[in-house]
Amino acid sequence: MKNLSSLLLLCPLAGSVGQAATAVPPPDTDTPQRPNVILIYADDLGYGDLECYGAKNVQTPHINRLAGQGLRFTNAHACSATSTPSRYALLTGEYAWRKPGTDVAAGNAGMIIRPEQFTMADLFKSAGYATAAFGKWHLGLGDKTGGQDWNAPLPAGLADLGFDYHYIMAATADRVPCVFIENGQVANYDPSAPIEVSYVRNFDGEPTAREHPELLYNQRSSHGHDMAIVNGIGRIGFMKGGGKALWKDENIADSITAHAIGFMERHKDEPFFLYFATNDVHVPRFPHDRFRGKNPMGVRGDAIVQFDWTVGQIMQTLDRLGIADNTLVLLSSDNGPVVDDGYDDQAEERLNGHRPSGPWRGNKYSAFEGGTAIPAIIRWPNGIKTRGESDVLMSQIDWMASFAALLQARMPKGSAPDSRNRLGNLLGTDTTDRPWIVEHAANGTLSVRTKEWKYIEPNDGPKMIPWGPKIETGNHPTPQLYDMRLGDEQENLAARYPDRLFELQTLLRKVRRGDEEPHLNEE
Ligand code: NG6
Ligand code: CA
Repeated sequence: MKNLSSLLLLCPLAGSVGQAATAVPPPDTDTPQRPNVILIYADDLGYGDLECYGAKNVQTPHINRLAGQGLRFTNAHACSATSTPSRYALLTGEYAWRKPGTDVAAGNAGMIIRPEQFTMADLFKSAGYATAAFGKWHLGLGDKTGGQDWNAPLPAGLADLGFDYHYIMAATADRVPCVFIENGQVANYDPSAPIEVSYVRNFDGEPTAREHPELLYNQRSSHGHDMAIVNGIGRIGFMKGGGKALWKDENIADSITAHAIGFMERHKDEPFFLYFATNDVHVPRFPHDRFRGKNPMGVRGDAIVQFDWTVGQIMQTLDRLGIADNTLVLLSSDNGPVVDDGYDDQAEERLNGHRPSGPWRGNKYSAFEGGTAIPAIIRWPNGIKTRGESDVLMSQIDWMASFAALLQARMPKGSAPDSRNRLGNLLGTDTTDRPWIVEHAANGTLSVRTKEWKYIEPNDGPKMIPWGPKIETGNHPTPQLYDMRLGDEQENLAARYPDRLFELQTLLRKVRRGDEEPHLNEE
C-alpha cells in the first residue's frame, strides 16, 4: 500500500481526492487513487451457484466478466450461517456470537447495531466518502422491538450508522413490513393505508396465509410463512395497510438497482461506498417476468440470473460513468445456500444435479462448510494487478479492518475488535493464509477452520434442521475434527489426532474469551 500512502501524502485532504481526480491522470499511473467501493452482498447465494464457481444449469455472464477481470476466492467464508449475525459481523467487525440479540431478526426488531458503534459505513464516511445502503437490511430499525410507528419518520436508523442515504427492506422479503424504507421513512407512503405491524397477533379482518391458502396466488408456502398475505405470498409476521407503498416482489431487484444507479450518478465525482445487499436469492423467490420461468431449475435459477443481471447493471453504470477502473467491486453472499426454505417453489425438485453449496457438506444454517463457504469476487482494475483465482483462507470478519487499511484510516479504539487487516489477501499481493477463522452455525455452534483442519465443537442439537429444510446441521455430541485436505467433512478424525483437536479447542476457548491474539502452536 506504499502507493496509496504516497498519494495520501500528496493529497492530505483525502476527502477531496476520489473521482474528481480521474479527469487528471495521476503523475504516476501505477498509483491507484482511493477507489469507490461497492460491496455487492447476495442473500443465500451458495458457493456452487455461479457459473464461475462451476454451476452448470445457470448462466451468469456478468459475474463471469467480473471474475475474469479480478480475483475469485475459493476459500472465503461468511461469519455466520444466517443473515443477521453474518451482516452484523461484516458491518461492525465484531463476531455476532459475542453479542446477544443478533440472531435472525424479525421485521420489527429494534436496531441491533447501536448508534454508538463504529460501522463499516462510519469508516468510509469518516474518510470523506458518500455512503449508501440498498436492499436487504435485516439488522433492525428504530429504538425498540415492536415500538416503531411505520407512519412517521423512524427515530433511529441507518443515518446513525454512517449511511448518508438508504433505500432498504427492513428485514427480508418473507417478513413484514413489505415496504421500502428510504432515509428512515416508508418510501412512497400511502396516507390512505396506515401501516401496522405485529409479530404477536393478527389485525382484525386481515386474512392469513394459514386460514386462506387460496389467496396465495403468486406462491404457496411449504413451511411457516403463514401469517400476513402480501402480493399473493404468505409472510412471517402480521401486517395491515401499506396500500401503494407495498412492494411487488417481482420488482424488488429493479427497484433497488435503479436507486443504486441513481446514487452512483449523483456521486460519480466523489468517492462513494455502496452497501448493495440484494434480496436475491432469498425466499420468496419471485423474480421479474423477464426472468421468471426461463431457467430449467425454476425460480431459484431465475433468481440467480436476476442477481447476475443486477450485477451487470451496476457494472454497466460504472462503465458509462467512466469510473469502473477506480471502483473496487467486492461481490459475496451472507451465508450458504438453501433450496426449500419455506415456499413451494420447486427449488428442490428441479435442482437437476446442481449443487448449490458446490463441493461442501451442509447448507445455510449448518456448522458444516456449506453454511459459511460463499463466493467472493473482487475487481479493481486500477488497484489489483493479480487476476485469476486465490485459495487463501479468508473471512468476511476482516473486510472492515482491510478497508480501513485501504483508506489509511484509523478506527476508534475498541471498534471492530475481531477484524484484522488482510488487505493483501484481498488485493492478491499477499497469499499467506489467515491462521484460523471462526464459523458460526444457526444454533450457535462454533467451528474453527484452518487451511488444513476444521474443528466443530460438540453440541446436543439434532442431526437435521428440524423445521423444514432438508439440511444436515453438522451437530454432534462429541468433538469433530476433519482434515480439509481430504475434501469435505466426511471422516471424523478427532480420536486419531487428539493433539490437533486439543490445539483447536484451546484456540477456540481463547477466541471466545476475547484473548488479544490467540495463535496456533506451530506459529
Ligand atoms: C427462517 C425462515 C426462512 C428464512 C430464515 C432467515 C421459516 C419457516 N423459515 O426462520 O424462510 O427467512 O429464517 O433467512 O420461517 S436469512 O437468510 O435471512 O437468515
Ligand atoms: Ca441469508
